[in-house]
Amino acid sequence: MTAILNPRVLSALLLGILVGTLGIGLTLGPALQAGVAASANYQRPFPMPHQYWARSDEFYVFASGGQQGGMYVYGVPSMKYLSEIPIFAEDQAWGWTTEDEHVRKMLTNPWTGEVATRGDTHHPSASKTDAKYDGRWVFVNDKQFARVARIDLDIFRTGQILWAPNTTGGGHGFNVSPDTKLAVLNLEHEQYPDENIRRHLGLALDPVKGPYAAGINGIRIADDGTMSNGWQIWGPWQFDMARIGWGKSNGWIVTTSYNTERATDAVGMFKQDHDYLFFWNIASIEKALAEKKYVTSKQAPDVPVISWKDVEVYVTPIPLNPHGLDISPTGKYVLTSGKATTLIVAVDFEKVLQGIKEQKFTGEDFGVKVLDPDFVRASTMDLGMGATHIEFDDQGYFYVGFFVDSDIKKVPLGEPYTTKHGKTPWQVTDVLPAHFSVGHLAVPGGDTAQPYGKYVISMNKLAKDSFLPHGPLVAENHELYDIQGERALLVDQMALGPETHYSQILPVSLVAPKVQRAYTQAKAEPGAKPAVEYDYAKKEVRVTMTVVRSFFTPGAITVPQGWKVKYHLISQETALDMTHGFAIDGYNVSVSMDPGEVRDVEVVADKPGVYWFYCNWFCSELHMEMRGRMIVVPESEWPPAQETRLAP
Ligand code: CUK
Ligand code: CUA
Ligand code: CA
Repeated sequence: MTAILNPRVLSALLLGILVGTLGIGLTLGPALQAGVAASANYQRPFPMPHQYWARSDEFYVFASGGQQGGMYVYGVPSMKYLSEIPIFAEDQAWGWTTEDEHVRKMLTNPWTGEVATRGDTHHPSASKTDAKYDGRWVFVNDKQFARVARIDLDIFRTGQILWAPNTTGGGHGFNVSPDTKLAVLNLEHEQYPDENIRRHLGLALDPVKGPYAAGINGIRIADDGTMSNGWQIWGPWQFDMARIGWGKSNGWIVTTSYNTERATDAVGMFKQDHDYLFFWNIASIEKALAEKKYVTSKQAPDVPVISWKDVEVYVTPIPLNPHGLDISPTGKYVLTSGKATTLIVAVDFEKVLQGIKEQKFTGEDFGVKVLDPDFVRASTMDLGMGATHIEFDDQGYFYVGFFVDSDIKKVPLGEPYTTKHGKTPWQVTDVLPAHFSVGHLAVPGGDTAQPYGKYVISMNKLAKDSFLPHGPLVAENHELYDIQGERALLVDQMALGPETHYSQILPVSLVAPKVQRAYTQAKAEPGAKPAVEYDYAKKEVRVTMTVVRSFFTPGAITVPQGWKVKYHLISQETALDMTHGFAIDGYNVSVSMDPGEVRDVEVVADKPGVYWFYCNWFCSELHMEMRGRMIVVPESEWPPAQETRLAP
């Protein structure tokens, strides 16, 4: 194995990664200044005509928000921030709070009933048809609770959240198939699973000392976008990144594992000089299901759990803890990068298939055949320090980000792309300086069979002193490079909240025509009338309230103390951009209602007195007058005569 190790694998680098103290130069690269100065394409008219930005942007960026728990949306090339899509974490400004019954349901663990309002979004993956973006949905995972969400692109809102069973969390690598029928979510964090699963795997696991086991979740996606838990495969290792192949790699799932050591601490996870890239045959998974080679757990009796021994799977060694995992546009090359090595490996999928057929194996690990790295690799490149992720353009190049070198390298791919670029493949042709420390990078369509090219966005982990000082917690820096010429130009930078991992960049033409300007929910209840209903058996008041400039109707309700109040709020607005809010003084309630939106809000009226509810979105000259009262009467003083009665 040492033959594939590079002498530049420095123990200092390894230490730097483990301790996280690598120093980074703080000077602004000359290329940055030159890039900005030379960007004649980016001169903007002044004064700006109406709709200038709406008409000039070519792409939408959907950037995961990491510990922000949702996604950011902005336009390219303007780098104008447009929206946040709240998903796994509550966000009152963007209308995602758990007093809304629909939001709370989505955030409730279906097995334990716990509501989880924290999250860590990592890998957005857009819906595709024939391995090309189709603009229907963007899916994204939550690492912390191992959940997956579907974002509906007509309203830029979360339509469904699916929880993965049999795990405490740690669902990291995530990818949607080229036909949007399957998604995979990898368990990065090892588990001590349910006893049925343990027995089925037959591995020696220890709940305290380890080792543990982990797996891959297969999520089925119906034609209307509804996700369901289809299957799990468990094995002795954790799984990190995931891609579902197309073209030359069609029918296969590829994943990486960086802890094939099965260690429980960082030092142990770097003990071997290599880890694995896995190839899973999808047809063999369906065969195992058909032959009923699975067990189920107590928690999820409807989700089949398959052993890695019962499916067709192969591995090939990848140096020192792979991080990036990306597939070239024809599906031919699988590129991976090790975190503590300068090497980037390009595996040729045609060689993988040939190697399987011709049995080019060097051994076995836990019964899994190990494909000869010398046979399946198209290239092993020595490109720089701290490689992160990889993306592809439309000209036959790949771009790879470096955390430690703080740049992106542009490299031509091998056959069949050489006719496109005419370069010697696998050698750096351009270096794009970043400010600072690249995580993921993204090209429009750069993870599909149809990259649009034109731009690279570098999602940097550090901004350092790029922007005005704003305290010890520093914004992220998204950098836009124009890649249409021979040399890339850095043309813009944007400060953005923490912390983008990956992005999907979709053409405006696929998304904008479908975007709704009002919800259809209110229209679905055309006859809805304001009403107040007292339910003495349930100790519940049910209020149907219409909301339109500048009134809440009914404008006052009386409720007995301690009762539950259920507000069914219907915005009857149809005007673009006319959002109202519903906040109650002294109660932990704040929801927004966009035009046509319906909200179901529950409050326990546990404090007596007069509480004003009011609109907290400035909506008209009568905005401040847009308020009403919830009058909470101690139950001992409650005669039914106090009931709110509305004129018929
Ligand atoms: S991981 Cu964050 S930069 Cu979740 Cu794709 Cu590499
Ligand atoms: Cu409605 Cu302010
Ligand atoms: Ca390792």
